[in-house]
Amino acid sequence: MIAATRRGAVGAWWRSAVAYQIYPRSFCDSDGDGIGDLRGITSKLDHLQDLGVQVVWLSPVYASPQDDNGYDISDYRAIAPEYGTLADFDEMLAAMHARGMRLVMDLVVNHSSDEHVWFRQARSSRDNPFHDHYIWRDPKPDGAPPNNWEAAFNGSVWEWNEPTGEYYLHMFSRRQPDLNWESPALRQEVWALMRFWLDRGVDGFRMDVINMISKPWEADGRLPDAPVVRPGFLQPGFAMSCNGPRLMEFLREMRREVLDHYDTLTVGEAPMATVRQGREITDPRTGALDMLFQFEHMDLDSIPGDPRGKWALKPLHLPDLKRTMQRWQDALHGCGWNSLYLSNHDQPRPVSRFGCDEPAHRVGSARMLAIWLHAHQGTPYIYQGEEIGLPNTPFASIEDCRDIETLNMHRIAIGERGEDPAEVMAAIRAKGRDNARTPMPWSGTGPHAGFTRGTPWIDLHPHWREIHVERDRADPHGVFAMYRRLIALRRVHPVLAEGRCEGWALDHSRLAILSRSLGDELWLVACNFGGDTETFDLPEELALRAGTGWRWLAEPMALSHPAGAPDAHARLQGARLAPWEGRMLRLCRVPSS
Ligand code: TEU
Repeated sequence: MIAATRRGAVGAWWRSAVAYQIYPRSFCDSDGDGIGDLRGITSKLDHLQDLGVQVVWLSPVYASPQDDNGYDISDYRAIAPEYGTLADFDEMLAAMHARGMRLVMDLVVNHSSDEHVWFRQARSSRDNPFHDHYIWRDPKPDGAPPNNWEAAFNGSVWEWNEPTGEYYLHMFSRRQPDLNWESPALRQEVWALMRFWLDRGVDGFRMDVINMISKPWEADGRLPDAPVVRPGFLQPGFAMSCNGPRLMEFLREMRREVLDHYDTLTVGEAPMATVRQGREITDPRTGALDMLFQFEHMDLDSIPGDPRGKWALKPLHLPDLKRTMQRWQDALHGCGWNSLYLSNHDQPRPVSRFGCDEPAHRVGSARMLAIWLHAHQGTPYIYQGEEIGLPNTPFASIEDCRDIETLNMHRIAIGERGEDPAEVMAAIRAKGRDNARTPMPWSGTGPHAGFTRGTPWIDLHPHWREIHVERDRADPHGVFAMYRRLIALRRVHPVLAEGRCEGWALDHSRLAILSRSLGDELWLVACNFGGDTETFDLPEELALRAGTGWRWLAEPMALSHPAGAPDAHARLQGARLAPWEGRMLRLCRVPSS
């Protein structure tokens, strides 16, 4: 039994760790079928060891018809044949542990696949023992679905099931029926499959849309309609199903039944989560999970309330991003814990979204973004390809895309809502999930940049001959080198794990200034998110913290643009930052005379 009070307390291993997310389909293919696999991952573990990461988060590799690339699981204890076997898995896990790395698996239990035996049984008869593992409702008197919710991948959240004469709920695709967490028997099934992987040596879980497992049932057993924001159409039901009334009860039961018996890292994916929920869920004394993936910083470049959702693009306003990050830093400091991320397999590439992917600035701005993100308090997650500054893909047409969310949106936006195809494709190039899913370009030579000897399931980024791992790793001032430096600094300097993070000049529309303090340690980070040179000064309040008769001397610890005069890098007054430049400085107190 792992004492709850120790969990998450200062000193917990993951508070100074850095994680790396692998999207297995696109990482490395060992057998030439054009799809990445477990042996491919094992063959690339030296790359991760050199980077210095301590944790690998592996997106789903379980048996699945791949309707949503594995987030639709048909057997929670089996490996999908295209990814390999349980023996390949054990070999990969052993190789990770041998390198001092821990493995976090994806736990997808808000829904299963419609091919899972539970669902195949459940849909056959209302008396089937598995029927209650899922969510069924009778139609309205006119035969219509029980409510007006739209699923995340479009269409109603309700699908008709002829054999039992009722609808079943699916918040994502109709092939991802939601599991009924109100059922104690279903919860016991989940605890058992979690123990299966933890007993196999797995070190934790990333929990898919875990804050959607408790639905907002009304007294009469109905799910309420969503407010009408677009008359005549289905209404966004996503938010309605997040943070339901029994969520904490279910998560605490999971903690009690499973997690408290293992030394794990747990991170819950929690769309629509607020800082209050972040604190409640991650508080080491009363919470249940170690950290969350919240999305408030991921929704700042789409028009709030627009029925097109994330596809309704708007320029990012830097103060919004800084304020959002600082709100989570302030809210969880000392009573919870943040994850830190700018991308994952659902988000566009950060250098294109938050930086500048023009050839002149791609590497520099990717290094700046790494400095900025890793300067915050929390556990950083690096998504595959981020460590070489891989940019978004200029998808020419929908034929280039594979993602169910994108394909459905394209069909409905143009086919039903009559939107301009060029605008829709522009939104897909900016926000489509396939941007994150193009294969990893390991080298500049063929076939297919060393990803596969076969035909990739989705095309590589068109610039793979210029942008690839081999070339970036050979550059001492490349993106890989920056992440390696930041991971090494976090391992050595407790201020980066435990220090208070404060934001300065939050209204500035191009500069981001942060400080980290722990005891006598004070670090300053200054980043330019714009294409023009900017000047910054050490904030007055920080200057005063040196004390009377003392002043701060800056020691550069990480520089996105290392060229130029060293003393210029150490300036604290009237310091000039080149376009997209970032600096991490350690401040040392010296007598002011
Ligand atoms: O994503 C949930 C989620 O929040 C995403 O739907 C996200 O909002 C959207 O993709 C942004 O475009 C999780 C998994 O990460 C995702 O890959 C799955 O498709 C989804 O759950 C269903 O399992």
